[in-house]
Amino acid sequence: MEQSAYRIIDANFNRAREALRVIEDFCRFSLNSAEHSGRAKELRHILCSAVMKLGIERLISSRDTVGDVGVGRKVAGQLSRVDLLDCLTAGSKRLTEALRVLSEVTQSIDREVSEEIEQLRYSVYSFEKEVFVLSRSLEKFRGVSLYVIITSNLPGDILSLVGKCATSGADCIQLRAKNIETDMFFAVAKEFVEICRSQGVLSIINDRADIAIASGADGVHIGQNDLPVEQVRKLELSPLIIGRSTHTLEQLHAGCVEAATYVSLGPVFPTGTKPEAEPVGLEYVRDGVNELSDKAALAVAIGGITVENVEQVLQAGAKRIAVCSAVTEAEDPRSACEELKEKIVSFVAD
Ligand code: TZP
Ligand code: MG
Repeated sequence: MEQSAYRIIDANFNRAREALRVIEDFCRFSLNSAEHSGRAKELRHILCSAVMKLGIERLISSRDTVGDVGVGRKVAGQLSRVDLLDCLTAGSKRLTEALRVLSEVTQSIDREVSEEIEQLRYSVYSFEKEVFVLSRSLEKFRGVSLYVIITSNLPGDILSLVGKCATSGADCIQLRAKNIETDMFFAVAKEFVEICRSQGVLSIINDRADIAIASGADGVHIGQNDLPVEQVRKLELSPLIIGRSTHTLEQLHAGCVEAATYVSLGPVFPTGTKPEAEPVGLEYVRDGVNELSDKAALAVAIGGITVENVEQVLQAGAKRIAVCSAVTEAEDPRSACEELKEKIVSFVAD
């Protein structure tokens, strides 16, 4: 009987450890996050040190792969992986299943080990959620190169501009309405989301997570004085793109720890759209992009960017450019979008 218990423990320890490797490699090579791959590694160490307390020699001696009646057995219609995120989900499920078996079977052998494994199982549930939600939001945002912000409180102007930008190269549009009643903001947001969706363009609401969620937008952009990312993540109904404004490396680090999808770096140049904000210059774009090289969050350069100076910003390392007045105050917003998009795409392709 005890030999069978050790056999089950050995098999599930291997299963759990292998699943943790899949998760760790996902965090390392797909999420590109040193922090998350470090945490997956830590989980693997917790698992190993708990199981090792049972004695590695005892465990390995119980193994009998040749005599295992389950080897190579497949179920009809067995699910196969369609992408990397699917591998992460399958790995996480396999891991929690294996941990559940380990915690139950070790109960009669070593209660302390069983409890450590049970704790680990709950840590994995939270970790899986964090990595999944962040990855989904990154997956949507990764392809963005031109991000247009529409700052207006006039519904007619907003919706006409959204239509023009959505069909002229904007990959993502933000609705930024600062002096508008909530009911009106919500009504415009619903139409805004509809237009964006019909054109395959991402929709982001500025400041208001409640309106973003209620209108079904793809995301929300929050400033330093808005709700923390962590709180917005508690409200979301499906993985939201969450952007955070940053003006310093300290704020950028905080945004990454909070699991923002992207951080904006700016204002790069002085801008009439936000006259009170001190420009951070191209140096912050360079430093910010560099800091993000081992982090999941993506960078968006913002502030005073125009068709004339966009190449300097791209040269500083930005791959995603946010503009407001360069498009919304242009005589022809459509051609402003097209020109900006063309410059970004041809720079990135070089
Ligand atoms: N955040 C930092 S700069 C800025 C915001 C919202 C304004 C961007 O507008 P513009 O007109 O492209 O400079
Ligand atoms: Mg704000």
